[in-house]
Amino acid sequence: MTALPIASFQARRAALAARLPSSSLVLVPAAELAVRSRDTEYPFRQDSDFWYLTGFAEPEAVLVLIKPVQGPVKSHLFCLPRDPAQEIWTGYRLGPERAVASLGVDQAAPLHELDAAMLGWLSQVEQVFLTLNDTALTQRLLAWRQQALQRGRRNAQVVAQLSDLQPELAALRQIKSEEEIQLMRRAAAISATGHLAAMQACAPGGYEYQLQAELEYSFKMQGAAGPAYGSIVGSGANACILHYVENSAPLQAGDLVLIDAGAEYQGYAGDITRTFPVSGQFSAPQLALYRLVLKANELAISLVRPGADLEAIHQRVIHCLTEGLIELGLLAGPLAQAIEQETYKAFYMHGTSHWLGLDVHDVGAYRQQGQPVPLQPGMVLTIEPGLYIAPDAAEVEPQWRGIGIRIEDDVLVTATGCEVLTEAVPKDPEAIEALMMTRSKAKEGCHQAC
Ligand SMILES: [Mn+2]
Repeated sequence: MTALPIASFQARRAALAARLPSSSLVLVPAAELAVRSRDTEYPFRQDSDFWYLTGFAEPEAVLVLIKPVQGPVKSHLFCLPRDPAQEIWTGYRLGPERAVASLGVDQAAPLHELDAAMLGWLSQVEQVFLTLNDTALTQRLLAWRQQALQRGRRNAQVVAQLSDLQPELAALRQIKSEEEIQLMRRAAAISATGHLAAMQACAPGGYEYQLQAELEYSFKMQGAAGPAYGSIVGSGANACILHYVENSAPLQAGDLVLIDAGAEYQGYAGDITRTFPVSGQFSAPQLALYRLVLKANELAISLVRPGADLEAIHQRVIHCLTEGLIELGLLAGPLAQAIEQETYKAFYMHGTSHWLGLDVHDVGAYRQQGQPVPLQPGMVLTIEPGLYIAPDAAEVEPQWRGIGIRIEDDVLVTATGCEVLTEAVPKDPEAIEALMMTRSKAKEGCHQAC
């Protein structure tokens, strides 16, 4: 269940309706259970839009908002009816009888009544807003519309038009309310504690999956639902694979390990990357590249404020990294030419930022009317520069090969600048080495005792 009061969800529904024309209907279904293996399913995770508008955690439910030409907006929830015999197997259901009081919707009905209700509404409203990317839902709506037409209640010209809900809902979700910010601070804090646990558990002889276990144990112990996305624990050259999730290799002395992982708390994602030495001490080439990535991370964070934009920040990061790569002899100069010809992309091939919220790659436009979207207070984004020198990068000296580094923080745009939500986990190399000094002794002691 949600930690927020029902008034928060009522306010979100009202804010959405206020953006839409009158004589419109909004249709938002819950997520569906996904089969994992024969008759067992993956743990259920609610659809972010549905969760944002209802705080209701069950599958097999649909929210309908109706904004008439005159009169108040009405919210209708369709959900599974109570069924004690079935609930023994599949779990507790809220049921329509209790949904009005629990969720603050105007009306609730069993899910099987949705078809008939939609047929009626489709002949009363001019526009239906839904996620057009959801092809199954769109097909279902077209079928309802066809049926409504055949019933002859209205002619073809005036049956409801379909419009995409996503831009409207994304614009709302992109600006976090104070209570959402509180939840995101918590998601970030839980994520940071997990990273600290993994750093302190790291030692040569362990395995990547053991660090994953430390992280995810810590997330759960702190009340998170679990990881917000597949945890990435890549040691050595595995750090150069951006979406490495095998996490199966042994941790070797002398290697770095890159961990990109975050907890999901009340639906909100944390998203942190830290890179640190398996044996607790950076080698000289590792440290040189690490300091460069850290410089880019700190530069980018210093630029986050209202009115700035992610494209300009990304360009400054590219400038910083490319300049450093030339100084280290990994790229040929001059700087302007390396940037122009994008030779840095051999080592820095991804973006610097994405929006963060209920989805780890959250909704929200990056450009509008051909321009990058200016940052506003309440937006939350990541800053995650990196450098990845492939193990077979023949054009660089051998000392650099197989080093992958990313340093990622979660950043809230405030009225005057920004707040780094993930500061609790160190990124300064001296602080990392100091933390790992205390760990080595504890770990050795444990090994002897075991
Ligand atoms: Mn990220």
